[in-house]
Amino acid sequence: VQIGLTKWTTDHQNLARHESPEWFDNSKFGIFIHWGVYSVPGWGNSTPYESYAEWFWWYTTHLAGDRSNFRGYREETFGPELNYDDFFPNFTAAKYDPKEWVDLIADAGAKYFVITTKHHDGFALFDAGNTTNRTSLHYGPQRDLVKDLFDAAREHQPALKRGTYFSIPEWFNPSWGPYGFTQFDRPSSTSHPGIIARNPYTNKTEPYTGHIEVDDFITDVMVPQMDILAYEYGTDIVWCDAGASNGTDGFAARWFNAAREQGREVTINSRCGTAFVNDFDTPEYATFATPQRQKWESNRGMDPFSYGYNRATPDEEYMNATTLITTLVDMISKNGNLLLNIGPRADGSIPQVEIDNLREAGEWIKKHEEAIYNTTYWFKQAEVVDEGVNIRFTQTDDAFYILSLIEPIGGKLVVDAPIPILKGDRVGLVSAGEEGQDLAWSNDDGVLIIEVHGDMAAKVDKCWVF
Ligand code: FUL
Repeated sequence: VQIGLTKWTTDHQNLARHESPEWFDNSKFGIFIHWGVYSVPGWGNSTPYESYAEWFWWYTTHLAGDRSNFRGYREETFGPELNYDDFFPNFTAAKYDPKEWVDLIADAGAKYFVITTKHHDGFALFDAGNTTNRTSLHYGPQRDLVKDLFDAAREHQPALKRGTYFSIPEWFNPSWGPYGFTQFDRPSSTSHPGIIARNPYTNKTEPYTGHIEVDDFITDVMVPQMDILAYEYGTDIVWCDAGASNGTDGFAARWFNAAREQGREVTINSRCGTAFVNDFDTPEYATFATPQRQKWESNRGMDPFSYGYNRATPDEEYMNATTLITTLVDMISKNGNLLLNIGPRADGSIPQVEIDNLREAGEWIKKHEEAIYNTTYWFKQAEVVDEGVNIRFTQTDDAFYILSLIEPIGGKLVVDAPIPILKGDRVGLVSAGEEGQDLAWSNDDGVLIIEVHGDMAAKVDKCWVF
């Protein structure tokens, strides 16, 4: 895709030319997985205001006050003595079946996944070599969780693309201190000398189990770990988080060159802390209202307010199949992908409500896949919304898709937009079988009217695709 370049370098103009590959755009839908030691407490007091369950320990050690009762819950449930690292043995992965995970991801209609290889708590789910012993190979399950998932994904037919979420900071790593807190240095946080977690009840410093002393966090821990994920695990997507200025431009240039030599196309997100390393933007629990020229990927949980497993959320509050489809369709009509998160429990089981809703959505996606994958957005218009009308568009080289997010009523679908359809073109309802394939239509004065009788429309659900 990047024509004329001989080599990727850290020159910013050079790096800025890297783009997300076609397979990434064509995939549209990925599954995000937040899994780690934080899945043991697995609790966020489902409120829209700062309740990510994977931040549990941060909330209890670094926020003034007791926002959303995180501290209260910690003391009540675990008592005052317990430190975060005491959870390690309970992160068992006893029911972890990577093949089941991969089957679920594929059944959901997702083409790739991104797993938390290391979150802000610094606990790695992969073999981090001699950079740290704070990993799932040394503690908890004593297993390489990332490798097992990657292997299962490669074996799956067709293979799924594999991505690695990687937190640039380790909040409580004593060696991270000199780099400061960057965006996490919030006005609401108490002081953070050396950024060490302090048990709020005993006022004792919490241990940082598995820590190996290093001279420099970036050159001795961060970059080597990114290299491991890139070259030993062969990740397709480096999904950085919370980066501040650091060595990621050097990493990216080397990785792009190596991948090109292997004939692979890889991609990196916008959160690595170097402005020119940015293949795609990553709005969080958010979206773009209009099509963007640069590819983007929105991420959010099926849980309304959390990525990590959250036992406080009732089943009915999880994103259901219809909302999932509506969200996905809306995003792809604007050049976005959806990276939708699931939060497995500490034993590796996935909440049934997530499984059920994903599989139900996947059935719909498979029936309508021609309008989803390998499509592009319509540059002229993303949506038409009016009373009783809620429409999005996608297109391929030989078809144009109208996706109605509500059931067309009154026997017709009315689209007030300059749809590129000409005399002789065929109009059909994608999933309606024979009778839905040649519908009567007119397209006069920029208004397209498609005849679709009620019985036919009633057989479809979630989204009506023409
Ligand atoms: C944020 C993190 O702080 C959240 O915990 C989550 O991982 C989200 C995807 O990115 O920056």
